[in-house]
Amino acid sequence: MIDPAPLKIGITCYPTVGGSGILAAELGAELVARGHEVHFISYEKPFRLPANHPRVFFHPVTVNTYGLFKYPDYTLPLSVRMAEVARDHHLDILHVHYAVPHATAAILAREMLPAGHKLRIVTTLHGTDTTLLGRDPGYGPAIRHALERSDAITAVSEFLRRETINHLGVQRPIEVIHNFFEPEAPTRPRDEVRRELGIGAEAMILHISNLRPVKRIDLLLEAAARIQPADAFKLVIIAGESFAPFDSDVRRLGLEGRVIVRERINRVEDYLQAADLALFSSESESFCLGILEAMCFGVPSVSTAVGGIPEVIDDGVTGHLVPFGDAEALADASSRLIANPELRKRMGTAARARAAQLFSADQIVPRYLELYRTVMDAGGR
Ligand code: GMT
Repeated sequence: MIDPAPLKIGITCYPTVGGSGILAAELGAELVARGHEVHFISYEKPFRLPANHPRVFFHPVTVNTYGLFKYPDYTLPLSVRMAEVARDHHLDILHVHYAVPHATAAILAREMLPAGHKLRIVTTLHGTDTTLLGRDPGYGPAIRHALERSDAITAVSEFLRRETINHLGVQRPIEVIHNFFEPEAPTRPRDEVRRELGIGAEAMILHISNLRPVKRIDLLLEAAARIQPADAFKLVIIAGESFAPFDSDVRRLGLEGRVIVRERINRVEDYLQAADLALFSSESESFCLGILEAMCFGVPSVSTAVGGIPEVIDDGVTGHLVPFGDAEALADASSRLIANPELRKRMGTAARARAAQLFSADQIVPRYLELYRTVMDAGGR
């Protein structure tokens, strides 16, 4: 398992609750476990950063405010820190997650390095860096520039690879490396977690996300209000951000007592193991890590068929896909799964097998390592 030729790898990501930061932190942990040295460079310690490991380092980026600046600038201090860390720790690879502004800062950092230090830059696109910011005329050209000058580009789904080519006209190859998830063991028994949530014989429907507008929580609640029979389920929302903005929707839809919210949970595994099915109503999603997290615990999902989600859910086998915006279809598919524990079990087993076969660390981490070695062998830019 330990790599005989360890690499020194810098990782930059958004440290907050969000799929790209979670993936980057998990990748760092897996690289360290394989004998590599990992340096995280960001404004805060990433959420889920491996703790107290001799080969994991965190280098904070300090942003000062100056009277002349109307808007604080993060890109330049980040690039300076990246260059310092690369130089002082002799980094081989700088792997940036989410292009804006990380890829641009990395390109600038490489320019600051002494001649002869070949730092290879790998940029992983996660979603809205292409689908939202890529379409913004204030960002698109800078993203395209940073991608063209990265040593390698990856995207977390085939959907995102196509979107990046279509919207940004990137000419370089983009390798699809799907996300992975390696769950930790739950800290509490399933029954205890269900008791804490007030769930008895009902089915537990789980939704896990950062509640951003693309997650369409309005649609999720509309669907929950149509699920039949109404007393056969509870919807547990594991929220990365405050749920307060949606409280009035819960009241308006008569869902009080049926929607249970837990905010900013560190050990999601406790709740994942307790679920019977998962529900997602996103309008755009390059992958949807929440679906994979549920799959790892044998939980089938009902979801809108958007973006890269059809690459994650095998429709009719590991879950159900319905057209975006159709609250009735989300509710119908959920109602059918609630009424049929046998079907849930069969789909859950298939979901767990698919997660292990396609989206485990053992499948995915070697792909990144192979890419690092390829760009190093290619000599860098
Ligand atoms: O791109 C974003 O909106 C942010 C990003 C995040 O940090 O949460 O989410 C994206 O990356 C995740 C990890 O690769 C994917 O699972 C999400 O589907 C993706 N979000 C979108 O495409 C909206």
